[in-house]
Amino acid sequence: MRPAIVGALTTLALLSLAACSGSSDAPVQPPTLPDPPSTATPTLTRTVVMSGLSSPWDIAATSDGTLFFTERCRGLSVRHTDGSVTRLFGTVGSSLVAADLLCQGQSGVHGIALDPAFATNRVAYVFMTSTATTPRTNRVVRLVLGTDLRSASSRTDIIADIAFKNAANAHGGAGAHSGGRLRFGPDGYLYIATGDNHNGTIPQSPTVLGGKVLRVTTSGAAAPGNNAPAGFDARIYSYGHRNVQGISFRPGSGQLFVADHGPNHSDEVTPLVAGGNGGWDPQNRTSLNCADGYCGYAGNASTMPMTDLARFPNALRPSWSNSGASQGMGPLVFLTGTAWRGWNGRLAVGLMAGQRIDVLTIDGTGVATERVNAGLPGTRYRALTMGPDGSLYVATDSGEIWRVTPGV
Ligand SMILES: [Ca+2]
Repeated sequence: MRPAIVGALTTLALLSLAACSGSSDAPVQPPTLPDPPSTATPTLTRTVVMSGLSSPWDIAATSDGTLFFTERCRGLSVRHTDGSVTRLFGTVGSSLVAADLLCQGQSGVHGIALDPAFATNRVAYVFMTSTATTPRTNRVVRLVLGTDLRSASSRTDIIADIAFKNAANAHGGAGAHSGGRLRFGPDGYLYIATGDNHNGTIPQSPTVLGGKVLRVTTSGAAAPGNNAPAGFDARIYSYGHRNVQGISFRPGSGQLFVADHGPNHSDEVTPLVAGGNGGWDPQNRTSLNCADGYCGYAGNASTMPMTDLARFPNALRPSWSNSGASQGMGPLVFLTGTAWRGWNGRLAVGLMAGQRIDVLTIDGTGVATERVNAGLPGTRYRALTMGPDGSLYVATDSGEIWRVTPGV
């Protein structure tokens, strides 16, 4: 604030001087203006916080440096500030065992989100695959943690009917394309990413909770304002997605941007609006001769597009289509804080097969205008989240969690 105030006062003083001096020929110095926003690239310091983890999938950090993390086939754990680790929820050995937890194919324990009032209520939410029903489903589970964060209890399954791929088909084994990222929005509602299960009809289905982004209360009820079309499940915020892996809210506008993991020709980053259709519809394309009714790996970007504007002229337009290659788009997060210098407000996108983090500049209309490689080591990037300390936390498929801190 200080430079801006000084600049404003200087400007006022010069205007006053000019007014008093009338037609004087005395040169007037240009006003001192505040420094423009930094365009410099930050210098990144990378610290390996944890290693040897089993398929870490998501991370949540609190202001004192406590780190919550999920491992796909184990459950939810916490790394305390003293470096010790407690297994909170999941397989045997956890404080609270989930006997119904299923780890199969790509699925298992995925996203973690902390309640907006976590500092006082210690409530956490986890996305997991469950055998509790037939057919099996993906669920969002609410947990209450002990005051010392060394126990979990009071499990409540706030959503129990997210679609799960129960059997193998021509496109791969059970458990594929479950989505699974969880994040609270600035509106206080919980957003849940789901996937298409290698099923042709699910993404455009008005009732099946797959290939969707859901928006719900902390009890799992439909949030007001979802604007789902008539006949749709009221928990649906957007539909027509393939396998949403990343969720982040743009600073300022609060608009939700998602990363949708594509087939062999493209991935997409897309800004969403309530009731929007992402335009993914892998069904009924007879010319492609789709096995098991799923065209999601058939054709190309023209015949089986990630956003089909021929079928859905009003579909949500992507910010960026990573066209021409299958690079396994996963997590994304907006970088926030002045320490990020010229990257403050830009969108970091993790690629798994691509083994990099790209940093996108997004213009006022939501379109990506520049993409640069963040310059971090090549690895499969599974989770990205901003910590309250302004650092970026990263989980990799190689079993590590990093803290990436920006500086000059
Ligand atoms: Ca799309």
